[in-house]
Amino acid sequence: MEENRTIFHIDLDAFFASCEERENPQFLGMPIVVGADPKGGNGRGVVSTANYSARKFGIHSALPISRAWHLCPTAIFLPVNSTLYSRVSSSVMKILKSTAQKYNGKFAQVGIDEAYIVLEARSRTISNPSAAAVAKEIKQKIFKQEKVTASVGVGPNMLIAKIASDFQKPNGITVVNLKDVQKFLDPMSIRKLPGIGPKTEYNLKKFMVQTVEDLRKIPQSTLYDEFGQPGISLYESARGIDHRVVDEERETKSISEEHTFEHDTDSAQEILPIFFSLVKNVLNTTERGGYKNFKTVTIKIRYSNFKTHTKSKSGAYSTKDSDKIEKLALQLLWPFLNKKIRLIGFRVSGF
Ligand code: TTP
Ligand code: MG
Repeated sequence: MEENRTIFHIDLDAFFASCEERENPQFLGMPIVVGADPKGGNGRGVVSTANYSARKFGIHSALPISRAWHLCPTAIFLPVNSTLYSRVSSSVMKILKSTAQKYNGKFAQVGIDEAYIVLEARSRTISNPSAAAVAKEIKQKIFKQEKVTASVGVGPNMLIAKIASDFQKPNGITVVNLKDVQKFLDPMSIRKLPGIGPKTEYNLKKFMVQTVEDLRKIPQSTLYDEFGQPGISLYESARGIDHRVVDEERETKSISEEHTFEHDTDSAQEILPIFFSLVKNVLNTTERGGYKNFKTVTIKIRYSNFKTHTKSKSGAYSTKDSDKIEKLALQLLWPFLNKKIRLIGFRVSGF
C-alpha cells in the first residue's frame, strides 16, 4: 500500500434533503423525504433520499414511497428538484477542485454528491497541514458557501477513504492511518465493504462470516472457488488493499434519471412529455457536471409486470446536440411502447 499519498473521500450528507432544508428553513429539524408523491400512502415510485430525522423512522433511499408514508405520515414529502441539486453539486465540486489544486493534488468527481482528492505527502508538507486540518477546511468551505454538510474520510487508498467517510455520518471526519487500517476494518460488518450486497452476505454465511475479521480468516483459494475473481477482491478488501488509482476527470460513470408513472400507461401522450423532460434534465446535469461529451445513451423501460429492458446506442455525443439526442432516445424507446409501462429512465455514460 502506498504510504506517500493521502486520499480524501468527500460525500455530502443526505444530499437532496439537505438542499431542500437549506431552501426551506421552516422545515428545520423535521423529517424530510425527497422522492415520488406519497399520495396518502398509495403513491408509487421510491424515496430518493431522506434526511437524518426521517431515517430514524427507518426511511431510506430506494424504499417504496408508500412504505415511507406509512412509517412517518407526518414527514415533509418533497418532489425531486434536479436543477437545484445539480447547481449545488457543481458549486461544491468547484470548491473541491480548487482545494485539490491549492495542495497540488488530484480531484475526481465520482457521483452527484461525492468526490476523491488525492494529495501527495510531499505537496502537503510544503504548507504542512494535517489530513484532519485539510478535511476540516473542505467541510468549512462547503458549508460557508452552500450551507450543506459533508462527511470526509481519509485513508491510504480509495477503499479506506470511502468506508471512512461513511463511518461518522453525518457531518463527520474520519482519518485512518495506514498502520490502523486493519484495526479499523476488523470489527465492521462485511456489508460495509463495497461490492458486498445481500447476496454475497448470504453466501458468506455458510462460512460463518459476519465481520471483516471473520472474512480475513477464509483462505484466498476458498474465496476464489466460491466466487471466482470477485473472491480475490474480497480477500484484498478485507485487508484494506485497493490497487485502484484515482483517475482525474474520468470517474463519474453515468448520469441518469427515472420516472415511475402514477398509473401504468401505454399512452404516448402521457409518456413522451415526461420522457423528454428526463432527457433534458440529464443533459443539463451532465453539462453542469462539466461533461460536454459522452459515448453512450441508454433508455430504460419497466412494464407493469416489472419486466425491465434497457437499450443503448454508442457514438460520439455532445450535450450541445440536445435535439439529436432527443431523437435518438425516442428511436430507442419507440419499439417498447407497445404495452403498459410503469417506469421509464434515461442515462448517459462514457465521459
Ligand atoms: P448518497 O450519497 O448515497 O446518499 P445521501 O447523500 O442522500 O445520504 P448520505 O450520503 O448522508 O448517506 O446519494 C446522494 C444522492 O443521490 C441522494 O441524496 C439522492 C440520490 N439517490 C437517489 O436518488 N436514489 C438512491 O437510491 C440513492 C442511493 C441516492
Ligand atoms: Mg451523500
